[in-house]
Amino acid sequence: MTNKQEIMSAIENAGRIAIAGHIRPDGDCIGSCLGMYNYVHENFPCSVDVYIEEIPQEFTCIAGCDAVNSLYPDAAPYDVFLALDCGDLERLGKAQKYLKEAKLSVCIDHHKTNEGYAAVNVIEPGAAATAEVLFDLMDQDKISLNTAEALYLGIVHDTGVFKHSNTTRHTMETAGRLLEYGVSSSKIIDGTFYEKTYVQNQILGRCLMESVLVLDGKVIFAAVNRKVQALYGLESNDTEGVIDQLRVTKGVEVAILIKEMNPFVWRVSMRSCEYVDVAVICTKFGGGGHVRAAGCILNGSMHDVINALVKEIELQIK
Ligand SMILES: [Mn+2]
Repeated sequence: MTNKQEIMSAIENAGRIAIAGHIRPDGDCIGSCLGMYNYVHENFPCSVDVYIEEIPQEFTCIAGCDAVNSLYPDAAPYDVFLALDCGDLERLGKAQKYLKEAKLSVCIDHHKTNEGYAAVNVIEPGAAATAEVLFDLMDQDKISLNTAEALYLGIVHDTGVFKHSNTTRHTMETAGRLLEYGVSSSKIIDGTFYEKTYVQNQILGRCLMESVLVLDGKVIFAAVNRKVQALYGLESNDTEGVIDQLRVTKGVEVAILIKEMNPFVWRVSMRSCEYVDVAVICTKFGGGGHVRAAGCILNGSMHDVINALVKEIELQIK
């Protein structure tokens, strides 16, 4: 039996299932978890719990949101625990306990840095989104509009609306097949991706204005310190999209956005365009991700952090 067959038959035969994604959930994490939740809930007799940290407002149009538990209470061991779109155990956050106690733990993911921390792992680095992997696992006759919308959301977000280099023919074909279930692409794309709150637009404008070019214009960076976050009352996902706008600056190969979480502790996001492998850099600093999109956490002043990152980029550009 392949891993895929083993997973699907375990789900069909389980009494209790839990699903969880990574901390600070993004569109693919939420789309994958809710897509799987809807699929299991609608087709199989088992009970299914879904654990995700608080869902950002723009994603609450996706069916299954009401079932999400963000409190992570203690629970009896699950028959099957599914970790979706989560590249390493640490990023599972409070859901780690369910994985450790489950009779069968499963990881379905597409992060190339994923080393396979569950009992059964399906990791497809060639897939643009975990939602794309899930579509292939599912029996297509059992997919509802609710499930299709959630999976479509995942693909839309991890491909930056089908424009990142991770988008393949298979990605597009999967999205095309999801449309056949009745998914409204404008509802999902405008409603969850392009629509911004006033504050989100303000911080985008501010980051662009204050951005700095280094390495002959090949690298652009912006920093959001704690003072600025307080000034605008920023929530954790309010800077989403900023890095993508930085990246499309003409001549830029690498974009860096750093956000101060605590004094001298910065959350780093990196994107590259053509040839710099940002996953290598972020992994070196204890993070991870994809070739063109990765992240890590670094300590020091803003200048320390930028200098450390630029030094690594320089090694790859030479
Ligand atoms: Mn993903």
